[in-house]
Amino acid sequence: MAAPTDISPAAYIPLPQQDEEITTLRRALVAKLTYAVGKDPITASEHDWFMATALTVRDRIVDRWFPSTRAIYQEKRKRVYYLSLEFLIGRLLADSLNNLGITNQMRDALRELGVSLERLEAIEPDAALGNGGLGRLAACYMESMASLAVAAHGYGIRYDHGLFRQTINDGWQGEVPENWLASGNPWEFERPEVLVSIGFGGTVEAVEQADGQDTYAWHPAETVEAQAYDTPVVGWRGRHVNTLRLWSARAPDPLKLDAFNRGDHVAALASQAQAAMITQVLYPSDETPAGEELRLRQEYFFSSAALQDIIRRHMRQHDGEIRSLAEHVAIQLNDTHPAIAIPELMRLLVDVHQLPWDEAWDIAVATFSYTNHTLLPEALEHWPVALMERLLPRHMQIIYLINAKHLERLKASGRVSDEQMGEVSLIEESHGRQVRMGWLSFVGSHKVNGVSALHTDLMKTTVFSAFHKIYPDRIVNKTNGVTFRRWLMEANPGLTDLMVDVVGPKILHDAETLGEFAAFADDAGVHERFWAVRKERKAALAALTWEKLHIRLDPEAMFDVQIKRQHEYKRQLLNILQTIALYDQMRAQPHRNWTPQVKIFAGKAAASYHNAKLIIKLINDVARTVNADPTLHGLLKVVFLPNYNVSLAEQIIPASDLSEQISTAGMEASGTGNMKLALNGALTIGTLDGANVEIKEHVGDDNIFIFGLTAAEVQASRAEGLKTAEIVAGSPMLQQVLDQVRSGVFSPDQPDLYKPLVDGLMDHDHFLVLTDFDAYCARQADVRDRWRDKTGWMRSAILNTSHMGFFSSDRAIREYAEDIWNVPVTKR
Ligand code: 26V
Repeated sequence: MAAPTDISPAAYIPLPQQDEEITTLRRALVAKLTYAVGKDPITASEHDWFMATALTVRDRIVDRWFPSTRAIYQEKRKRVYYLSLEFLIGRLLADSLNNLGITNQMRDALRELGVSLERLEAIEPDAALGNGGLGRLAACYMESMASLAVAAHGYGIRYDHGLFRQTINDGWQGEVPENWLASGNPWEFERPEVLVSIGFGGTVEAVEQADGQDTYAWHPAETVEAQAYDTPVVGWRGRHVNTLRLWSARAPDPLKLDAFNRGDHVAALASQAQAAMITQVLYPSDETPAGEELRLRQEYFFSSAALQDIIRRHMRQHDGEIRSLAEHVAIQLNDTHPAIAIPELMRLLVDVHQLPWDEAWDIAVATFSYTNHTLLPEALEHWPVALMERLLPRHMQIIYLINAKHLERLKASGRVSDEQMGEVSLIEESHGRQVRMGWLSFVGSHKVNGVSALHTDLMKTTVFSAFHKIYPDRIVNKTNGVTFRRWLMEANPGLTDLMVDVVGPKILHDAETLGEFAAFADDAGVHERFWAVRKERKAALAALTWEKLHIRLDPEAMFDVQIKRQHEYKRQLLNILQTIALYDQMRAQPHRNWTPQVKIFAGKAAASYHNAKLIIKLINDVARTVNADPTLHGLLKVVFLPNYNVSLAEQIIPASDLSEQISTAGMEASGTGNMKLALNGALTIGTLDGANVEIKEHVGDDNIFIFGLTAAEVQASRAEGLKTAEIVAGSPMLQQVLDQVRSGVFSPDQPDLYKPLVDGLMDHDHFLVLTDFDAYCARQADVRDRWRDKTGWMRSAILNTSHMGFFSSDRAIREYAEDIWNVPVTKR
């Protein structure tokens, strides 16, 4: 094997003159610091340097932005619009430098100025405008669309406050507002001139036309202005730059001067406060069924702003011809959150542009497509008809009309019985009349997709089965993907360098070529370097754990990680119960040759999700007990790392040996953390759920640890009714663990604290924790045995990385482009 050379990704861009580039960058940095930040290098703080650096990088992105935009305009290319209430972007400095290919030059330029690039990267706030998987997927897709030169715009909300910061006090989660904009956002351009009016409430007027037909005019009672903020999204090697346009709410008339002059200062500013409320905070969407009016306002606010903007751009570019909209525009609805865009487009086409209804409907269906991200019934959006009538009266009328035509068509087809009509109606009549946003999204889209093969099958057979029968070609699968630029190259430069060394720089450009790394699965030299890279990342995570929690970790131990939102269906509880069982076994047989293991947890629970928060407390209580037990000699450690976010994920993932993907089968639509972990060489222990099924197919049965009931078995076992007492009686280990938790072994100050948790398991065990417990423990034992065979483990780890090419978001975006949007992408 060749000796390691200078192989960091940035070294592969043929830049004319490295020295010249460094000098140019250094001069640009000083100029930015001086004239844009207004600071003298002598007194500049680290944050000042961060701003100067980001602004310098942004200039380079802008240089490529305008040619990209001009080319799309001139070629009249079809555009993709990705509408999402969430974009979980994370930090952008390292990402932008990497994509531009100037990481090393920037590091050197800063060093010459006495500044550390790594420290600047670490102080960038993490833009958390999303909750979890759905929001992060939107961010990965924005990056891939830019890298593949798909002409795309993201549309969303510029929340003043993104997802809360999680604190852990005495094991309990606390929530603190996150103020990511407090010190300014260097990546965005404020567009005070891009304003769109958004109406709410009011009345609808029917106006009779000369031909006797009525047209409708909506007179909103209230208007709010949407102001645009644009963030350029740079693709790989800066070849293409797209725009993420986020909207912020303003009052059209922020200061009522007459009220102010009367001395009523509160009233004078009230309209601004009221309007601004709409974009103040991100809804923790997996908290409560989103029944709040403010959430509906957010959804309509950004959907309407996006559509008005899209139509304005289309009309300007295509000679004012609204009829050609679907030829030039594809709109992807990221879950049902922007589904109100469907009646909004109908309103704009019919009421404003005066198109006949049927023609408008054909345009709408040809324009929209919808991605479903969860089948959990409690997560499917419904809006009360009464609320819709009050807030969006014209849209409610349009929904009624869409529904009438939809039901009429079904009746005429003779394929749906009268009883079935109620099930497929867009209006749910039994729970106080609600609009079913999933059904609306389905009928208003030409394609509807699931996010893994299993999830798509379940869409067809469960939630959307009636619709699938009527429209058998509409549901398609688009298995999720993640951007390898962020999740491999930036998060794990050591592993990237190693693969570039042995396979060549092509792996940087084409994820599929990762497969060639498999040829080195038995290469002793590669093993040695692979292990060294992992060990270095694990030592870094151990240092972080020491710094944050004062817990010492041994980088030689197996790092077993479960990092994701805290939710009962994801079964962190199963993991911690198994941890207790292992703890018991270790204490019972202290002289056995145990595998040193670290259980790492991280993830936020929704603020009002009581059980999820109680499970976090249990994890922390078990951690305290286990970590303080001297009889274990440090063989088992448990840590809960607070405030999981994109940047923490980037630190944990390359240091992970074992990836926990243990959701109740059928409940995790796809998962994307599973992909990031396997890509970085972690082996998966998991159920046959979501994308785990496809990961298994790609990495091979020998390189993954599968256990537990399948989705079909889960359905059958639920139908049969669980016999929890029998299950527990059949497993002495489980019995012992439950007794310990129930009796307060881990919560001596509050012995009854976990009683409700155990009683809940015994009573219904909706997520089948008890059913899968023994199988999970057995698989964990297999994992420990496999870890002892270092060579075998490494072979499996290398094969995991090698076979993850399919899970690149570039592949996913190519599929969307071909099968759904009908737009060209750059060849590999
Ligand atoms: C929402 C809600 C709302 C009400 C209470 C329960 C509940 C539970 C889950 C959710 C999830 C909302 C959608 C979401 O984030 N889905 C995730 O999307 C990812 C990207 O497709 C996918 O990988 C995850 O499996 C899926 O959970």
